Amino acid sequence: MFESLSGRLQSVFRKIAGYGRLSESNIAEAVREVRLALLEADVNYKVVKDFIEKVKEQAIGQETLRGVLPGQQLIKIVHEELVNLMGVSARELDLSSSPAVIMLVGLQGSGKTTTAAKLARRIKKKGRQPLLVPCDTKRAAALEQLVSLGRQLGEAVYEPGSDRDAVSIAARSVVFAEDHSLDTVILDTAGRLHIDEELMEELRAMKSRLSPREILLVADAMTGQDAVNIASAFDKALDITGAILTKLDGDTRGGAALSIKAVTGKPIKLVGIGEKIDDLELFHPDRMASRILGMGDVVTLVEKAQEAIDQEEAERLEQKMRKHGLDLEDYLNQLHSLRKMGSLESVLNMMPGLNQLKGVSLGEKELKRVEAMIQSMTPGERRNPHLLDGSRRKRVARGSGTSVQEINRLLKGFEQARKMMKRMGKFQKGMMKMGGSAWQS
Ligand SMILES: Nc1nc2c(ncn2[C@@H]2O[C@H](COP(=O)(O)OP(=O)(O)OP(=O)(O)O)[C@@H](O)[C@H]2O)c(=O)[nH]1
Ligand SMILES: [Mg+2]
Repeated sequence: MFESLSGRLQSVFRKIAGYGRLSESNIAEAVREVRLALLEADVNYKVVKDFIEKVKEQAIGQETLRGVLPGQQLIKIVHEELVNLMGVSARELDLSSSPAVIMLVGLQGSGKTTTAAKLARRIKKKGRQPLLVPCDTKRAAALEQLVSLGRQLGEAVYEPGSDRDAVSIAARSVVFAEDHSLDTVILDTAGRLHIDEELMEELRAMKSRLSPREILLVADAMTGQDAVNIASAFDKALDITGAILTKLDGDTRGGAALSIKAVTGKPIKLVGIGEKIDDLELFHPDRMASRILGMGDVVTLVEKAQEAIDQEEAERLEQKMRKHGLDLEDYLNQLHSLRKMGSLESVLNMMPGLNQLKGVSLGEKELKRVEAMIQSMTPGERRNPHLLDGSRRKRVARGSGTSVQEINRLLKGFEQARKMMKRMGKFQKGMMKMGGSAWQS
């Protein structure tokens, strides 16, 4: 899997890892090599261009961490961007309705039927009851293939009888599933050699009739450059919810895996890694990036160094907060570094007070909103949130595309943290006066 890409990148980075200094010219050289390696792996050229831009931007702007060689830090940057490129974190299927309908779409031979069977098996293991539905009415063999796979597995397969209309087969299979207490309907649709308007029309009709929870593009990882066009065509027609990449066990150069998410914005959710029924796995962008890049130990090393710096920063901030009280400016700065680092929880845990901010839940989406709110305040308001009276709050809400209620919630949570910091400060002073040891957090 991805051997040649992996091999090339690793040889670039083995050289760089040892560099004690990175000059602009050797950054440029490394970046050029990475670019070539990606292009050779069939990664879409626009995706490569964006990727390289991001790496460069970070490599040039970043200060070197203590205990880490600059070359190692560059490797970490590339690793991080590879993870981002492929979608950050693993995504399970959404099966939150009953019956949950999963529609598998894709070109001929991409692996839909095989994947349908694998999926049934996987879902069964999670305690659900799948129904396999052959919606490929063009080829008689298609039905037989699914029936025989289903029989081998002991999974239920819907028998369409003489019905030749894919949409009506799909619709009737859902009724069948309801009647037989089957909670997951897996639609195996017909494939074509090329993107075909007639097929798309059929799939669109199926979508609007059944409102599937998941519309998954089954894409052959060996397709190379073309995978991107296929994925965007299916996405435009059907607004897919994700992709399943098959044949990753083969001699794929990796381009599809690295481009689909970037081009469609839709995650790769599962990967097929063999012809056997259990060869279907959740796709983990971080593990995949590590596999491609190797260098696992370097990445860990840099992460550790980063954590140490963050700890120092957290302690410095804590000092400041105790002395002057918390201000929104600090909060915003902290948010920025959180966003850069990706990992919220570890830092929140290190920040006294912040982990207890009630009413401010800090998912990625909320974080963006909080950031927007604080950015819409004037510097004076950030330093002194008391200035924010009703009309100012309205202005901030308008400016940040949020509501006054949300601003209120942010400020309330904030006030709590501030009070807590003050109490901690007093407590500490009291202890010192009494000759006790300094308060330990
Ligand atoms: N090595 C490998 N082979 C796979 C994988 N997934 C599917 N295949 C093989 O790919 C071939 C085509 O698979 P099908 O499931 O029939 O593909 P399809 O998309 O249903 O094809 P049509 O119905 O003709 O459109 C079969 O020989 C499968 O065994 C995989 O993850 N790894
Ligand atoms: Mg098929």
